[in-house]
Parts: sequence; C-alpha cells; structure tokens
Amino acid sequence: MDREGALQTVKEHLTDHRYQHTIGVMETAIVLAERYGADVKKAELAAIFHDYAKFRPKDEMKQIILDQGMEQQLLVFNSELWHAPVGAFLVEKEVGLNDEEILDAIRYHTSGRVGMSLLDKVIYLADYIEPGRRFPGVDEVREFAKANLNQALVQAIKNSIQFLMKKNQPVYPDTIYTYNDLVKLRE
Ligand code: DGI
Ligand code: FE
Ligand code: FE
Repeated sequence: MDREGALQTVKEHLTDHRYQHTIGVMETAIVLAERYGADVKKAELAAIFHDYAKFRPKDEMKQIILDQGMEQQLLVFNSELWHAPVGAFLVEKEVGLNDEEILDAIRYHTSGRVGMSLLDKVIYLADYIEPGRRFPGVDEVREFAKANLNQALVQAIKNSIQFLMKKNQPVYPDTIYTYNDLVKLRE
C-alpha cells in the first residue's frame, strides 16, 4: 500500500485534528526510522494507521476486546487504551494490512510492551514528539530523540506515568512494565 492510498483510507476515520496529528506522526516516524535504522516504509504505514480506531464507539471496541480474547484487564482501565489493540485488529480486518511488525507497532503504541521492537519504539516516540504535541517536558524528549532512542523513550513513558498519577488516574500495568524494561536497558 502506498502513502497516498493509506492516507486516504485513514482520513475517513479521523477528525481533521487527528488527521493532522497522524501526518505529524508519519513525518516524525520517517525521520526516526532513518536515524535509528528501522524499516522506513513500515514506520510510515504504522504511523498512518496508528490511531485508526481512535473514534470507534466504546461498545464496538469493548465487544472486539471480548470476542478476540484480548487482555481483559483493558476493560477496567481507561478506555483511551482500547484503540491501540483494537486498531491493530481492525487495520488487518478492514484494510487488509497483515504485516505483524506494523500491526504490533499499532497494538502497543499506547502502553508499550516488554521487549519493544525498534519499530514499536519509533512509533511510540513519534506519537509523543510529533510537532503538534504540547506536553510539559516534550522538548526535552525531542532533544533526547536526536541521539538516544531508549533515553527518549524512558523519558516519554516517565512523563506519561507522572501525568496520569498527578491526575489520580490508574496506570495500566503494561505501561509500568514497559518503563521498568526500558530503564533496565539503560543501566
Ligand atoms: O491516541 P493519542 O492521543 O495520539 O495517544 P495515545 O495512544 O498515547 O493515548 C493517550 C491516552 O491514553 C491518554 O488519554 C492517556 C491514556 N493512557 C496512556 N497510557 C495509559 C493511559 N491511561 C491509563 N489509564 N493508563 C495508562 O497506562
Ligand atoms: Fe493513540
Ligand atoms: Fe496518536
């Protein structure tokens, strides 16, 4: 699938704002893939489709999580987490994209996972630092991303966990496991 076809497909599923975010993630993911030696074409496609399921009704996402035997724990945490695994499923089913590396990068783009692949990392980080993002601390992560992928990633996940804790929100266990796994890599 080429870039134009992919963008056209995803555009119908997103708001204008989310589509602009997607373009930012795509451009950032390509730069990161080139910098760190990931597959640039796969990074482009994973970025384009990473938020494919963002606007699916909650009921539909919940049903997919149940029917497909996905991690049931997802259902007791923030529904914002659901669009990642549900997106991987729907991108395969509806778009026909069946590259497991791309699907994994979509599946784990919100929580990360233990043993993230290079492509998973590129997409997670691109989602966090694309030019439209205005998180506190994002500029520091952008700086780290110029030279050290794992350092940038740890900082991004740390910021996200701190952000959730400040709002007294629960943190999905996989997010913590991802943090621990990446901190270990840096020792
Ligand atoms: O889809 P995006 O907005 O581009 O970014 P994302 O896929 O990283 O989703 C961010 C949302 O998910 C944000 O509202 C916070 C939420 N989130 C991320 N990690 C966790 C989480 N919510 C909970 N409860 N626990 C997490 O670990
Ligand atoms: Fe997302
Ligand atoms: Fe996103």
